[in-house]
Amino acid sequence: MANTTPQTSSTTGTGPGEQFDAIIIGAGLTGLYQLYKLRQLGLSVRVYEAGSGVGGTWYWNRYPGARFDSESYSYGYSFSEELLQEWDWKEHFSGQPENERYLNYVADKFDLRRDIQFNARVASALYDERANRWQLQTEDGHRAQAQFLITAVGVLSAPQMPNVAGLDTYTGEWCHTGLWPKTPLNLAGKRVGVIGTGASGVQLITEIAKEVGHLTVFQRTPNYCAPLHNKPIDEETQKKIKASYPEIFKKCRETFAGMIHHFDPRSVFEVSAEEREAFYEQIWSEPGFRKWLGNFRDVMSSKEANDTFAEFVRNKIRARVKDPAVANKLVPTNHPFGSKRVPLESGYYEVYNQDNVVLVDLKETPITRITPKGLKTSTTEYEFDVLIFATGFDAVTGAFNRINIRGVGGQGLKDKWADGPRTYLGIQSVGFPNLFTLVGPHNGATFCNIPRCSEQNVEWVTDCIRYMREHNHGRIEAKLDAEGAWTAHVADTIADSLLLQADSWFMGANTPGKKRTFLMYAGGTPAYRAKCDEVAAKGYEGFALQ
Ligand code: N01
Repeated sequence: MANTTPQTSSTTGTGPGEQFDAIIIGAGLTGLYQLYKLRQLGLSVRVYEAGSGVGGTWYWNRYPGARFDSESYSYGYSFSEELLQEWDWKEHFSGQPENERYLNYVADKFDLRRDIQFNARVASALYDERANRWQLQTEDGHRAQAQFLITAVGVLSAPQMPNVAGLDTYTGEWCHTGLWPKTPLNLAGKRVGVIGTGASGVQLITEIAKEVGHLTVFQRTPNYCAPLHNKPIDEETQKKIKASYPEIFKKCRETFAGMIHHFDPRSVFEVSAEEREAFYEQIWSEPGFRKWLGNFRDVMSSKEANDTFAEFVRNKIRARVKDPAVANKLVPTNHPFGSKRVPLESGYYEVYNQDNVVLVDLKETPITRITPKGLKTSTTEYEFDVLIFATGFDAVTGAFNRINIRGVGGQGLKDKWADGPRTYLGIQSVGFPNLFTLVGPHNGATFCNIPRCSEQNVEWVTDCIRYMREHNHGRIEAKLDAEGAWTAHVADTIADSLLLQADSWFMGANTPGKKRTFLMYAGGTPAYRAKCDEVAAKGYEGFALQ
């Protein structure tokens, strides 16, 4: 087994720095588990984490209202029975503070912190061909080397600001939902503007509308928001949950998106109009993503089928908003239901019935600039004490692009992926040996209840490294034909899907200048898992091992 003690030379300046078997970028949910597993394998490991604490998404997105939209008990790690039994989720859809506490609890329980370097944002990762090692440098000049580089950088971790002039002139407070300060902003009684009405904006707006003095919401595209139906977990339910973890995780392994929800095998048109309406009412009244991932099987593939549910949701929105003109602005019409991520809400539409809330439709009156006191649209000037950007992320590839990753021959990963990612299993890309991209582009874990699928990713990579060590292989790299076939297969998984019809982050379409291409994997969790298992069983078919 490997020497688990890192060898140290100069860690800054021009020397190679500390030596490890593996370096992991990111101490979120995925990176923590990868550290745990590689330690078990006897590897020396260092995690570099840009934040000052563990948690990734649940560290950075601490905006008011942030919470799971997966059932809490389907979200936690499944690898430790002891952890499962000793952790009590307090709510069916747990909020950010508890989620961050959970990940800290895990880090402490498994003594993970001693191998994590915090406040260390990786600036570059360069592959040294002769030595077959990755050379890392953090933004503050710290250097280290490892045989394996494993990215656990998250799907939604590169926050994106709108390209509007004048932010540097704004004198009030401002922040992005994905970079929310640890010391909470005091919004009580203040004039607040929020730009963006995706899942983050919807959660935030609902929460802060309870305390701000005046709220102006700038909406570009209305969404199909659906009720979350969150509630506390009582003692009896807690016991039931703890007794049924094996079934819960088994179910998650069998469903399309790693959640507890299965699509209904029927077509929208196999049932009568009355039955359909009753079914829609039923799923609408149930918690979580049932309305999306437990809907009729053709709701996500047939526009005609989708229209029936889209109209049902539109009517629900109209019924909740008192002013018909405002309701009209909130009703989505330019994309099918579920073709963008469905925001789950708890009183969102009622916010627009408050006297102190105004909705501005940016399609009618676009923002022209940020001003010292607020912002200007084509018709009106607004003044704010606080301006909040809920404008989303350069998704999936954004966090990779922000690191200078260079493989064989100095090729940049960003350059290679400029016309869209090319990967094998979403876990490797040709020209970047020994680099594993957990929950990366084209990976089954991206379009999934992430912990369920990131556990699969981590276990697969761990098994692969174990295999390499057992067979005396020092280098693994995807083969070109395997990469081509996988990349084509990823496109096939979405060929019949309505996901193609929206300008979403799934398609990279929310980032100006980014190639419009599907960034995830829509073949479903079971198919992805089966393919990964098959590749491993065939001695890592499609990879060149040396
Ligand atoms: O980001 P988004 P998000 N001018 O990209 C608008 C996950 N998540 O942070 O739709 C004006 O969805 C943009 O408008 P448009 C979840 O997977 C999970 O809200 O592009 N507006 C949109 O309204 C989610 O999908 C949870 O026309 C601009 C908004 O900003 C993902 O994170 C909670 C603009 C961005 O919406 C991202 O959600 C929250 C501009 N220049 C999030 N640029 C959970 O519950 C963008 N917008 C676990």
